[in-house]
Amino acid sequence: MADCIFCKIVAKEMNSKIVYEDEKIMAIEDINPVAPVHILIIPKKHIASLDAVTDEDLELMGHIQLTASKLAKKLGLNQNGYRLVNNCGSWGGQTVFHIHYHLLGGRAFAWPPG
Ligand code: DGP
Repeated sequence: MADCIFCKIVAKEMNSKIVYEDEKIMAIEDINPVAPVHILIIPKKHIASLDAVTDEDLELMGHIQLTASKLAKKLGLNQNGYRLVNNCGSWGGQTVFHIHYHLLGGRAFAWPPG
């Protein structure tokens, strides 16, 4: 999608710190980290938000979650726990409208979110 920041990152037209990549997804360091580990897991396919996911994306969505778990283990986040977050829509706090999951770790997180 022409004006999508994450499509540009996926196409490597914009720089990012890539921590994982395969044919379907990319994981990058967040430009504005809110935790010692803050990784964004992004599908290469442009999907605007969780609200736009369809049955066709079932395998992709599972792949994102499984990759988050594998990355968390690789980074040792599973020892104390971590958080995987999707912000959907404006009230959900979404600012980039290309679906992504935040993998957050390295500190304890509060609940409920603000
Ligand atoms: P959200 O609010 O859930 O839509 O999160 C968007 C995240 O994307 C936010 O934590 C900051 C991050 N972000 C925005 N632009 C860029 C960028 O150009 N590069 C990287 N690495 N992260 C970005």
